[in-house]
Amino acid sequence: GHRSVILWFTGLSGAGKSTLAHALEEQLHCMGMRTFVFDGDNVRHGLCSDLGFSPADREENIRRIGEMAKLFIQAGVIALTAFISPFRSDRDRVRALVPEGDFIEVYCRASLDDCEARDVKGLYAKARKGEIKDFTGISSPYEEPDAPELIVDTGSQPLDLCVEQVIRYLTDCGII
Ligand code: GGZ
Repeated sequence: GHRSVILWFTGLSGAGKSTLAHALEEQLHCMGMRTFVFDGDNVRHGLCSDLGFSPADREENIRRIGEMAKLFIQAGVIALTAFISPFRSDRDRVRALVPEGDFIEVYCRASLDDCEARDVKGLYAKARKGEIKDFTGISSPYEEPDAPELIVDTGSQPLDLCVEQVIRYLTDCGII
């Protein structure tokens, strides 16, 4: 068996949050656990399709995702969420929604330089040209976590090591 928790991945666009969440999910499945990954692909196009990237819209985006994740852990599922969630206050509000210890904040740490150099989707280039406004790291802030449960150097560490690091944490805490 396992405890149901929210694994909350936070970090810049292109830091590798979604990639890490999906790789972890695969590993957790192999270990017989029930999981669900929330990311921009399945949330921003549906549940939150009315929201943009202003601070108020991001706050509402994170609030809805937090409430959803809470329902999933009540259903016995490990919820993995991969959103920039740039504001400390928004993340802390989700933390306060669930029982102590059930919110595991995972800071996917990658420098802006690294994310911008890769620029997989070309969004940083557009943001620099002013074609996308309120872009995190360029024209909108990212507030680093003060005391995340985990810091994973997704910018410099290979994916399999990042996965291992999270699995080890969950094992050490007796969650899995
Ligand atoms: C940041 C933006 C923006 C702006 C579109 N700022 O790399 P991606 O493409 O796939 O991930 C980014 C995603 C961020 O959505 P989130 O729901 O994670 O943001 S938040 O938690 O702040 O609500 C990026 C794309 O959407 N994108 N415009 N202005 N990212």
